Amino acid sequence: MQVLTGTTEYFKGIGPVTFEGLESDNPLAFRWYDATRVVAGRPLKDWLRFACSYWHSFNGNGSDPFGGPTHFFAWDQRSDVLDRARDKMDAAFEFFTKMSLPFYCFHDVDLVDYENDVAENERRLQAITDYALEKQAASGVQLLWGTANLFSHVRYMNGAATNPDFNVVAHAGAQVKAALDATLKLGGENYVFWGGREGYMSLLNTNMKKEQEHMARFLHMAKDYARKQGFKGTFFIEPKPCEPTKHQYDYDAATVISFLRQYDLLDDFKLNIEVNHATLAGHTFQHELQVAADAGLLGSMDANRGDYQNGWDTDQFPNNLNELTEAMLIILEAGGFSGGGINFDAKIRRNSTDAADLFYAHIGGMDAFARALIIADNVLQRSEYRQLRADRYQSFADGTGRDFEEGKLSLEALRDLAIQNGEPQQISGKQEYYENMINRFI
Ligand code: XLS
Ligand code: NI
Ligand code: NI
Repeated sequence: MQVLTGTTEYFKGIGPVTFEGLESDNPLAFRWYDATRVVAGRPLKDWLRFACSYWHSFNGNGSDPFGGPTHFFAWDQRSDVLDRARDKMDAAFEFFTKMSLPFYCFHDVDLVDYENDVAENERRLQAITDYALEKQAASGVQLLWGTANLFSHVRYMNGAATNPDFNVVAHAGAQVKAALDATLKLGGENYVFWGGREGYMSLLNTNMKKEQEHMARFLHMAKDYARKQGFKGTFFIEPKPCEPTKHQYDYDAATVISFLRQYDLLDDFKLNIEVNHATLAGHTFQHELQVAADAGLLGSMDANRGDYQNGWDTDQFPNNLNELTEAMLIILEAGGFSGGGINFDAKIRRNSTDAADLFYAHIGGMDAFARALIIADNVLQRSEYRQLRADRYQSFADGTGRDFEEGKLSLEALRDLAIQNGEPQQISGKQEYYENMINRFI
């Protein structure tokens, strides 16, 4: 990929990052991510479809509830709002191209600052997306998905589409319309809804049924508008159980799937599964992926990791090979994502303040996923994993087990078969054996 710099080079002395293989000890090179290497019939770049999150990498300034910014950006200096936005976009595309990242993702307000004026915000978004169109054309970098930030502005403190005040719902609509227009204009493959404040802080003041009906109505309106404008991509809902609200309506994959079914949205919406959201919901990442895949709704993923000691969304860069291998087993068996990819919804730490840290973070994440995919493919091709799992259900392959699956048996028949067959033999679940198979290929 051709490195694209603007008038200023922001990451001087770094990149382009290339694949150097296992012999390399260059910390600014890939050791596993060889984009063209074919695994399970497809090049790694087609399985993985990596994307950079604009918000964490170019807006997140390291501040936390106990202290202000620690990341000071050379692209965030000029006083004119669009000059500043274009500088930031120059830095972003320099980074994407130095890293060979094929995709990016954004919220409307990541690209350009908004103020309290709907028409002015639309004008700003149009101007900065004109610039993004040029940058995309010059680099070949594509938009994986766009979204609207419906959680930061003060007006959304009681929710956006689920706000009890209709006037706030209207503002959310205005913002989503503009973000959909921007996504469409940039050829975005998908559009994401993460319901950051679509939930409640207390049930005492909340009409949950009404709020959820409003959310469904809003999603239908957004979908109808985008389709009318010619959007062919997929809408993703990103489940998360809490934070910032105490309870979010898009709690986990199973909850979202039943919501989509109840409100007749299954034809247009799929799921964007985030690692740290899965663990906040008390699930493993793998569980959430499997629930989505089993429903045919595995759209995309937000890659990061939490911290076992912390109960919030720490959004660290992924590095856990065992966890990622289990995830890639599910993705390989599902045949890949439907339209989505792997978006690094992850941020470098508050005290990671070297320009190179952003590179190390993404290199580590990309290498970890590439390696996990290769390991998972080895497990599937070279171990007894598939066979063992199939054998475990052998009793349903023919005879009365098969009759059961096909609905040919009654409850009375089960009783008679229980007597006829006698007490079942113990059959081991072999959990440790399965766990060792993964480690065997790491
Ligand atoms: C926050 C979410 C957010 C979405 C996009 O926890 O992960 O970053 O991915 O709005
Ligand atoms: Ni996310
Ligand atoms: Ni998150």
